[in-house]
Amino acid sequence: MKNPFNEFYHVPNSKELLDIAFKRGMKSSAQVSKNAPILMKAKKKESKRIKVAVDELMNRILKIIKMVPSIDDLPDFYKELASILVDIDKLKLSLGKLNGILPILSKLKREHLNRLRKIEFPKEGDRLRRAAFGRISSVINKQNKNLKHLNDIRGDLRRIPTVDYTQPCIVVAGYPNVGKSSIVKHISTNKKIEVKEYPFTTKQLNMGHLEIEGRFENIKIQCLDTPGILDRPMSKRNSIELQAILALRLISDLILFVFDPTPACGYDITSQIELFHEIKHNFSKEGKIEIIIVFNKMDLAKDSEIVYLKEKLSLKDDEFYLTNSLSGENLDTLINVLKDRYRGN
Ligand SMILES: Nc1nc2c(ncn2[C@@H]2O[C@H](COP(=O)(O)OP(=O)(O)O)[C@@H](O)[C@H]2O)c(=O)[nH]1
Ligand SMILES: [Mg+2]
Repeated sequence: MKNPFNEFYHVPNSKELLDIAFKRGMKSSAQVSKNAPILMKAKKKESKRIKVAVDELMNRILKIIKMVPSIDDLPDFYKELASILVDIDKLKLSLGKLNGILPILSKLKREHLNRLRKIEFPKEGDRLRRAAFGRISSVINKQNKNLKHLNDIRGDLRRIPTVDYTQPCIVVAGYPNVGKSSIVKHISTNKKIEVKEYPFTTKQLNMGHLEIEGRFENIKIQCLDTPGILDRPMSKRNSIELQAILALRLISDLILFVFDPTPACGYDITSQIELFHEIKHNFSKEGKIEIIIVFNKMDLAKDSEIVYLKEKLSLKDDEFYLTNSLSGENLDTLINVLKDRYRGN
C-alpha cells in the first residue's frame, strides 16, 4: 500500500485561502439583463460575489479535510508510525475545528443573501458584501493556527515510506553510526540515502529495493534502512528510535543486524550486544524471523575486536558476515545470500 499520506498536499494559510476566495468572488459575474433596474443589478452582482467566495472557501476546506486519511482506518504500521511522528489527537482536533466552520460559513452566506434581497438602494449592496467578507475573514482567520499546524505535520507524514505488505521486507537495524545506511545504499536501488559521520543522521525509515531474478518472474525485495537504536528502556527511547522498533515489530521478515566492532561509531560493543539480545528476544518471533549478523567496518576492525565479538555472541565463522560498506567488500556475498534465500522461497 502506498504511503496513505502521499496526497496530503500543501495546506494554505488563512490569508491564502481568503485571497483566492475573495478574488474569485470579485471576478464572478452575475447573469442579469442589460435593461434590468440598477437596484436589481446590484443585488444580483453582490449576491453572486458572496456566493462564489463562500462556496470556494467551503470547497477548499472540504478538500483539506478529505486529503488527510482517517488514521483509525489505516493498517497498523501506518497508523502507529503516524502516531509516533505526529500528535494524532491534535490532528483530529484540527480537522474537527475546520469541519466546524463549514456550517458557520453556510449560515453567514444565507444571512447576507437574505439581507441583500431586502435592500432599497444599490449602494447598500456594496456595503453588505463588504460586511459579509469581513465576517467571513474573521471566521477563517481564527483557523490560521490550525491550518498552519496541518501544513507543518504534513512534511513528516509524507516522508513515511511506502511498504508493500505482499512482498518480503528486510529490516536493517543496529546502533547509530555503525553503517546501516551505507549498507542499504550499497545493496539496494535507493542511492539517495544519506550517510554521515555522526550518529542519528537517519531520522526516518528509508526504503530501498533489491531486484532478484526469479525462475519465472523477478522478485522485488524491500530493504528498509532504520534509524539507530540505543540500548535503553523502551520508555526512554525517542521518536527516532521508536520508528526502527516499529519496523522490527510490524514489517520485518528478516533482520539484518549490523555491528561496528570498532570504537569508530562512538558506542561501546557491550551496548551493541545488549541491543542485539533485546532485538533477538523481542522481535525474532521465537526464531521465525531470521537475523543475519553483520560485522561492518572490517577495514578498521582489529582481529582482537572481531574475535571478542564473535565469542561474546558464540558465533561460528559462517554465522556472521564481515563487511566494508565503504568499498563494498563482501557486500556482494551478502547480496547473494539474500538473493538465494528469497529465490528459494
Ligand atoms: N571505515 C569505514 N567506515 C564506514 C563503513 N561503513 C560506514 N562507515 C562510515 O560510518 C559512518 C556512519 O555510516 P552510516 O551508514 O551513516 O551509519 P548508520 O548511522 O548506521 O546508518 C559514515 O561516516 C560512514 O562513511 C565501513 O565499512 N568502514
Ligand atoms: Mg543511517
